[in-house]
Amino acid sequence: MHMTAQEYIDLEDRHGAHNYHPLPVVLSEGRGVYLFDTDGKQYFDFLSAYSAVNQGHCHPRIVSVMQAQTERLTLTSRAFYNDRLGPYEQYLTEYFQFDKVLPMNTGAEAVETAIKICRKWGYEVKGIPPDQARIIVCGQNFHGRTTTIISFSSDPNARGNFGPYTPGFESIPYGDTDALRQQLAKDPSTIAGVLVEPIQGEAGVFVPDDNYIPDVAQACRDNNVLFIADEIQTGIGRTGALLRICGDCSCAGHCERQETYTRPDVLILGKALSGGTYPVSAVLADDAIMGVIRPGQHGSTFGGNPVACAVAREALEVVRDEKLTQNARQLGNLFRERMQQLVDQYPDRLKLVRGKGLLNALVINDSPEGEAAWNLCLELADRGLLAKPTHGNIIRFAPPLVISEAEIREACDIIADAVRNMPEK
Ligand code: IF1
Repeated sequence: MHMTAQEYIDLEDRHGAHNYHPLPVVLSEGRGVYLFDTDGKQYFDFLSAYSAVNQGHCHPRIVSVMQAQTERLTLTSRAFYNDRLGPYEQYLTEYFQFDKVLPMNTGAEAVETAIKICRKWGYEVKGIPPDQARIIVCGQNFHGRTTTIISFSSDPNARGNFGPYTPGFESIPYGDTDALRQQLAKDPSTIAGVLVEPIQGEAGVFVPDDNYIPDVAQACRDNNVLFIADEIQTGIGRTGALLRICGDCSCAGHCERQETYTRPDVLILGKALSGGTYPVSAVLADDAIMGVIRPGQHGSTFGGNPVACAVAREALEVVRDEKLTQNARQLGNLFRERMQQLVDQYPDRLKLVRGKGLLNALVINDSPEGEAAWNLCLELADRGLLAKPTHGNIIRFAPPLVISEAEIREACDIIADAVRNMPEK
């Protein structure tokens, strides 16, 4: 039975909780940088499921590994060993240069895991008195949706009426090393860690100064505090480096240009670790930190399952084999150049473009409460490009990293055409 797009939308409206406000397109197929709706209309995907689909939709290598694994063995739980987990853990820890990994499923779970490891390290290694451990976070952060994580969100929508909130978090302004140093100086003996996004996505792709992340890491070292990097959105090639904390290098500490690489004490990965197929997340740390977790103290039914392991390993191999990091860096520069020309041409409509690699935002000359970004996204969808506003005046542009130069030029032409047709100010 064929249903219309409106009928699918109505079904979600009637039977699903209203926790999202999607653009009115109903997608049924994806391939590489393209999505197709139920009427067969083709779109450039400039959201990439919030950077989970860096390798492109339905990547043949990832899909084929996933199919083969689902026919062989899907789930054992961690009550037994499986023949995919060990080799995957070896591969992942070598890829990112950490002693150990703790496998989970979603990003929020990995952040929760990092928080638990950090607190336990605080008590058992640093010697913080019982129940006194604090973790420093940043204003405008986004780390997920669990009760504890929203407890330290500054977004009224994310936290309103979900209390009582988990204590033990202190917020400082993002991108401000002096504020961090001051907070650390107050009572460093009870601070266990600092949790940071190397670029803030939800805040509107806010890129801090180049020296911010190295400075945060140094401030943490100086105070015997763990530096925890949430690279769930920025990691795995998205920003033109394997990890954003690599700075302008892309080797995650493998190459001779290590001076730009800031190694966190705890690294959190998710999203594109799955190649957009199946939830996979991970927390990486060295033995001195990960060693605080012993049998029975943390886990997950699905974490480390054979399908997740097979998929994640292939997803990482694809990033390396197809040089997606380098592609993101080059085409990101091209994209921002083209957008800057638009900003210069239409200063009445556009304020600025910012970002790193293929994680970029276009800021529209309108109030954050306005409708301009939403309306422009509707115009873009009409013209065959899907993107999502963050706030009323910011559009995030983050295509799969497999996009080609010709495709990104075509996408820029679509954006230019939509901007040309925006109502004049
Ligand atoms: C949604 C934003 C992006 C994340 C970082 C942890 C998580 C996320 C840095 C949690 C998740 C998402 C989830 C998505 C919207 C989205 C998002 F707009 F909210 F901020 F990507 F920019 N750390 N980000 O960005 O990972 O548990 O979702 O797997 O619909 O809520 P998760």
